[in-house]
Amino acid sequence: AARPWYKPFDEKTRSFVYGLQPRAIQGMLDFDYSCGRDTPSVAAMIYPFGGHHIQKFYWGTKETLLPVYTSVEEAVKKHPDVDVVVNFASSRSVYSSTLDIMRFSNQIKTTAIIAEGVPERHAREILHLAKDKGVLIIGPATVGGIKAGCFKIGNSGGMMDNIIASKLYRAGSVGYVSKSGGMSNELNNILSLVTNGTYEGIAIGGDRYPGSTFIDHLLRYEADPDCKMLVLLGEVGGIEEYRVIEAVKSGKIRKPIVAWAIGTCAKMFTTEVQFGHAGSMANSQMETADAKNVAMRAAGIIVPETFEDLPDVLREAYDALVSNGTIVPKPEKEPPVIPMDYKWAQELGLIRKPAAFISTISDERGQELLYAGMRISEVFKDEIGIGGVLSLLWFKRRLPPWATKFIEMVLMLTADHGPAVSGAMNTIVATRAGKDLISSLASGLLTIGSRFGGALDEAASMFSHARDTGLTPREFVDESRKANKLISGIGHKIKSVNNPDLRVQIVKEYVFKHFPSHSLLDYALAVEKVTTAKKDTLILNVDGCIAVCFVDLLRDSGAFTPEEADEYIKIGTLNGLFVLGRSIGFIGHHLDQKRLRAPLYRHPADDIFINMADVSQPRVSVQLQH
Ligand code: Q5B
Repeated sequence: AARPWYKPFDEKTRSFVYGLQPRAIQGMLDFDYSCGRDTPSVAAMIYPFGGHHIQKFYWGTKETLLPVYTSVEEAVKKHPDVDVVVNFASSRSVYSSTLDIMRFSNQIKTTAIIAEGVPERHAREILHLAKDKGVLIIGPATVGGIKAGCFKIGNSGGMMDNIIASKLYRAGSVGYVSKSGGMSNELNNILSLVTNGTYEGIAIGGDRYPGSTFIDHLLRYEADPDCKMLVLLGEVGGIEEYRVIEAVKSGKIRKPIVAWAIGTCAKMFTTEVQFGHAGSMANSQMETADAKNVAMRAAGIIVPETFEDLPDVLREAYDALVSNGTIVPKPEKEPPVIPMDYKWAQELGLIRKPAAFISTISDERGQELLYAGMRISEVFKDEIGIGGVLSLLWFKRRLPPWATKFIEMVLMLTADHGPAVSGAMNTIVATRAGKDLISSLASGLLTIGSRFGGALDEAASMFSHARDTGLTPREFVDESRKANKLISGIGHKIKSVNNPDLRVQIVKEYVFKHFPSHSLLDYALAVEKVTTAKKDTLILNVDGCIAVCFVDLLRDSGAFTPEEADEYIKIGTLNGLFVLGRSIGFIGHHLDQKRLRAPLYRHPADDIFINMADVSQPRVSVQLQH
């Protein structure tokens, strides 16, 4: 059944929230739950961007889903029980969205406009259209309002602890109207202490042209038999308080009304004072707070001497209503306990939980991104280069320039080795099959392993183990052969003693010149002498050379303990160098093929020896028995 005109909200009110405001909605739902409502007061959200979807909220200890519609029309059609919209649209879009909402004035009877900075021309147009259509507008520039025990507009009433402390989860007897949301919270608090609490409170907003004014709401409270006492918290500026005075004088308002106009301190300033709200400035003597307080008192409204006396006069007025039987205080009911949000409880230091992840290399939570504790601005100021960044993120320390230069050199000379190597081939074939950059790159990277490009870690461990256990280079080669094991880091498909790999030359030259020691490189070169004597392709290859040099760096740079050096070898750091460097080349091959519009590749069948006979398994012929 439709609610009477003076009751825009009750415990069954359902609303749409226009805009994505999950925090405000959660606040509304927590309030509903504390009131003991059966259904959430928010039926859906309306958000024109991002398409239809659903969002999850808490409903007490459980969870509930709310749909997000892209148009008011659809939302209205789907939820005929909704008659309130809380419009969080920004000042730029609030005008058009409110006009859109008012197209459905046969269903949507109340709209709260939260945005600040709505142009006055737009506010006036909304106001007039709403009057024509019989729609109640609360705002703009307001937190909204609250109907205790029934419905909360957006963020009104503050956080749940405030709402519980002010007993807003159940109806009191006092209806108030104010301009400011902050002062509304103050009133909720005062009323809960000196009366049986708030019945309904509306903050009309601080603009010059609010969609509804003090008198609109006070007349509703006057007509509402459940509201027993009225409070008006006015302020300097405007003449709306005089309309209330008229209503009291003419007998339209008969219920006891307590009022105060804020801003009496304005007289202490030598110039005109503009308080926080757009409308809070006196343009004439009658708009001053003092003049309003005097006029209200003269009309029979209960006006305290100062704002500090407000609680006392409220208590007196309330006690009188209890004494004459107008208000019969009800026994208090305990509100249901609303579970505290995890984040909030954590902020208050009430709970702790072990973290699921530990991370020790970077931190983006503060003002500036940190790499291993170094500010990103310092990274550039100190020009530490990509070698320096890698040493921060991989080794959590700054390495000396000769070491970071070496890292950069490794990345540069492993960046590519032509289109014919396994990884580049895979990348090219994947690209030509129409795959995207990441898939093609991944396809290339997946070929990196013990034979191609991924021999660094094992080379490091084999060479260091051989040297550390005192094997001579020949003993090492012989033992490997006996164990039927290829030496990682030795051998190349095309490079040989007679066709040396210049990349290896460059690395060796640099290391001989700049490293404090190169003992493992020396050992590996001695091993190479043995292997190349057997076959000239069994050179110390690029993987092997980088690997042994990096072991020399880890062990002898002074930047790592021996345990750290061993650990970095064990956990796969060195292959990371090839992976990182070669990614540059693989991406290059992908882009190259794209640029060339290379078509799908199909390998010629005559290049594949196809033999269906399975030579390893003798064919078994099964004789059927009759
Ligand atoms: N023999 C690299 O093989 C290759 C031996 C060995 C003792 C060995 C092979 C190997 C270890 C893994 C390794 C990194 C598969 C290579 C790279 C990056 C790249 C690539 C590019 C780039 C080559 C012939 C004879 C046989 C074998 C013996 C072979 N390797 N003995 N230790 N390590 N190396 N990978 O040429 O008596 O005749 O039976 O697995 O370090 O990937 O550019 O292409 O930048 O992209 O096919 O540089 O050496 O030789 O297998 O026919 O062997 O030498 O036992 O002896 P091949 P095979 P035998 S760098």
